[in-house]
Amino acid sequence: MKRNLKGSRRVAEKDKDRVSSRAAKGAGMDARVMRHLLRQMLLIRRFEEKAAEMYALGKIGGFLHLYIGQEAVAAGAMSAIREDDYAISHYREHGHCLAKGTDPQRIMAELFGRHGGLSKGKGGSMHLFDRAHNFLGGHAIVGGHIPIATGVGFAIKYEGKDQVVLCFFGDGAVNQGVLHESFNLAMLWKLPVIYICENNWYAMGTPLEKASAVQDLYKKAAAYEMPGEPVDGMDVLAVRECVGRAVARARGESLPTFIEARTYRYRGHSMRDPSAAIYRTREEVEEQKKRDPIVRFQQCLMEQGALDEDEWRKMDKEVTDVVDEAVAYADASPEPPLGVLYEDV
Ligand SMILES: Cc1ncc(C[n+]2csc(CCOP(=O)(O)OP(=O)(O)O)c2C)c(N)n1
Ligand SMILES: [Mg+2]
Repeated sequence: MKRNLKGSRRVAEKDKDRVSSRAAKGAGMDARVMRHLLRQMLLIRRFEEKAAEMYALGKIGGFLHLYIGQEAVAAGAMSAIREDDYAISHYREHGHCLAKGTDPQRIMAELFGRHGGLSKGKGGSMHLFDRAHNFLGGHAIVGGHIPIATGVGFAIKYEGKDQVVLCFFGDGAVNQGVLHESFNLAMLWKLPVIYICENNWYAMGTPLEKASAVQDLYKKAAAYEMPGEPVDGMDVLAVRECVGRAVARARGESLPTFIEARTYRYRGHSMRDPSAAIYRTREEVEEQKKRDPIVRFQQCLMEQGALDEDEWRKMDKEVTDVVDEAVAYADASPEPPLGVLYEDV
């Protein structure tokens, strides 16, 4: 059944003003940070567009879940943590891995299933893992990594360290039992874990309103007396600020937070679901694209004088070159040799 997003989820004209005023504030603070955030989002977007192209050419096999539309969440959240903090994600994780600082070449090679990939070509799109950058995967079971994040939070506290964990998952994971078990323990033991639900309103083809008795997902934190906040996940500065508050709480008070980042995916659930029109209307998708996190932020930075046309073109060219080099690296990387088939398992 086709449907439309209602009420607060619709495009609000005032959204742009909100981004604009944040950008103004931000630009006054540090234009370099603003340009960094824009570049991160653009890198994720161009990387994903190229991955879709490579999938169509048959260079990438298996599953491929694109993050296009949701870039502000990964870019904003990662900008609020330190390099030695941890991040863990579900299977729509290319953006998180890129934003955590992983080399795009190693990620593309993994998507290609090549030996030079992050998981030596044996994991593929859903199993990116980068120990050097404290990126703990890439997990295919919906909600399966939420207790792992909670355990990492426990380990940090047990060892007396001051790192935090960012745990990303979708709206489809919120009613999984493990999320509730994790929330209970994280609050009981006061663990430095920031749970970030990227609410893109659909779990495959199932709309949130058909799957969840509670529509304001952040409110679920209240059952555990855990701090919970909604945030506009199409506004990179809003995400950065919201995650920043949670990080301060985690490091300073050793408390978890549940953030509901309201966002939207433009593409199908995976490359095998190109027919978005089955469970949502094309009009809905087009309407949501008007809130595009990259376009709006870029325009706002230009209005604020933090970016000019030349810099924007240069940034896009640089990022496109990085992605092209990633493809060249992946293409040149060999298939995993047969002898390593049973290694690392
Ligand atoms: C436990 C479990 N049940 C079902 C699936 C099949 N499945 C894969 S993705 C998905 C939808 C999850 O949607 P959501 O959590 O909203 O994340 P999104 O894809 O929107 O990013 C489902 C049901 C699975 N991988 N794991
Ligand atoms: Mg979803």
